[in-house]
Amino acid sequence: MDAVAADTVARLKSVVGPKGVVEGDDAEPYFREQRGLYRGAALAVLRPASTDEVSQLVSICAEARLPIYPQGGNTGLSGGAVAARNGVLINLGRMNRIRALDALNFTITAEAGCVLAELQRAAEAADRLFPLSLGAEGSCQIGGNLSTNAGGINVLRYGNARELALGLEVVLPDGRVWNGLRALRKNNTGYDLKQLFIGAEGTLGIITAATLKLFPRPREVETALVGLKRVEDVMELFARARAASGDQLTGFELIPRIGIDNVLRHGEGFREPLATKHPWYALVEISSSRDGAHLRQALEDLLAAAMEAGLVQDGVVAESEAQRRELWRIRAALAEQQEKLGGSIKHDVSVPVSKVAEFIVRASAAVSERLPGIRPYPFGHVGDGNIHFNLTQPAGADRAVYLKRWAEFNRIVHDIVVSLGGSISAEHGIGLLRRDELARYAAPVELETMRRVKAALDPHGIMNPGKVV
Ligand code: FAD
Ligand code: 2HG
Ligand code: ZN
Repeated sequence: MDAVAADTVARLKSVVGPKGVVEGDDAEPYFREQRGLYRGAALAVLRPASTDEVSQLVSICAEARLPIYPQGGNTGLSGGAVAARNGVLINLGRMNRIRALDALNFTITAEAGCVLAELQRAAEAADRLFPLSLGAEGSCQIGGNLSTNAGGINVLRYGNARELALGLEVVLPDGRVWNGLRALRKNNTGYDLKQLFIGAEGTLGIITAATLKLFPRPREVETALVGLKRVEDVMELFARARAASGDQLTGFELIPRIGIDNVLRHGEGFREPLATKHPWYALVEISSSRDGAHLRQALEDLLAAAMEAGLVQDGVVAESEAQRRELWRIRAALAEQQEKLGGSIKHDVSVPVSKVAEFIVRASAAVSERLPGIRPYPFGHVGDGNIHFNLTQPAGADRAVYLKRWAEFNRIVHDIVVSLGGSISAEHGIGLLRRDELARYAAPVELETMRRVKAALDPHGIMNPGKVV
């Protein structure tokens, strides 16, 4: 570190005090990246305790032109929160207060470092629902969720993080604070600035707090796991479920047989979920905030009709909350356990819901033609058209050699996605992992407009440099 940088870092440390500085081995977790694809580093790891401290830190960095790497729970899957040794990592974890909950207005205002599960609990304690839900909810933070525009398992009914945000408080790249914490459903006063920061992955400013929508708490929830022969049948079942239950359909997730086999083999305490094995499974959940909505009958009728039509082969409707949790545990384990099968090349894609089956069939054939024995492991939020089209290495292949072919398989899969009118990142974001892919697939006018927005807000390019654009 040169003398100027050392002086700047000393000033930054004095802003947050000893409680806000992480050093030595304690800094390790902040540099680790979920998938082990990158390794972070930084001149300092700083954990501010207030918006004012964040503002002071950013002002000092702006003056010194020192890069800033914002970080929440560090659960992101695209390398967006990876810091580099030329700058400082600002982690929001200490800013974890719920500032206000207005049950009558169905809103909650929380600081960026509030862990998602804590936010859900605060809503529940007020007999409300905060519906954003994902596998990492025990450690990801609402600031990170908004910065990645996180999706998860309830998007079908409640939308993704963007749709849940009413207002934001943001520290801009020059250190000024924009207080846009409005708790309004209707507000047409010029450009909707908050939208710029949602999904920006920390490249336009640091989100320090948010006002979010709450919903009535569900009183009835019914969940089924069904087995099907073809992925086309899964999507036909989705269409029937949606038409029959309207906006009561809360979740619709795809599970492939390879995922069940993997979870049974490598997970702990799982049992074969249905009497016989099936190539595909759908996890279907409907819910209502009304007691006496007779959802169980509705779900059973839907499945009986689908069985009669030959769409569904077998199924189980959860008899208890414990059984419901068990079904969702299988779904969550799909993601956690996939590395046990060896190297996995990731794709977080979306296509129109009507093209999901075609995508899976075409992309599976294309990658198998390129590498016989490759094991497609497609799962996820197909009710939103979002498929985690991950590709497990052939059994016995060399992991490192296989992973070197990451870009080659991305190209095959993303070309098919784009030909179907889809997106190369449905919910995990661009970060470092997909930056070159974005540059390849985005229209020149789209990229140029993004770069202009970046330059307008962050003219010195200090905010999470090297990410997204
Ligand atoms: P981080 O990983 O710390 O950061 C993510 C990005 O946001 C980075 O670019 C960072 O610079 C920026 N950032 C973080 N906080 C701020 C802030 N306050 N201001 C400005 N920028 C900031 N994602 C889904 O969408 N759906 C899923 O279903 C899902 N399931 C997952 C399951 C598992 C097991 C895991 C490990 C991850 C999963 N994810 C999922 C990915 C991840 O959890 C989400 O992307 C989450 O929103 C990231 O939040 P975070 O607080 O960990 O952010
Ligand atoms: C999920 O839906 C997550 O479980 C993780 O988004 C997906 O591992 C993945 O690719
Ligand atoms: Zn997902």
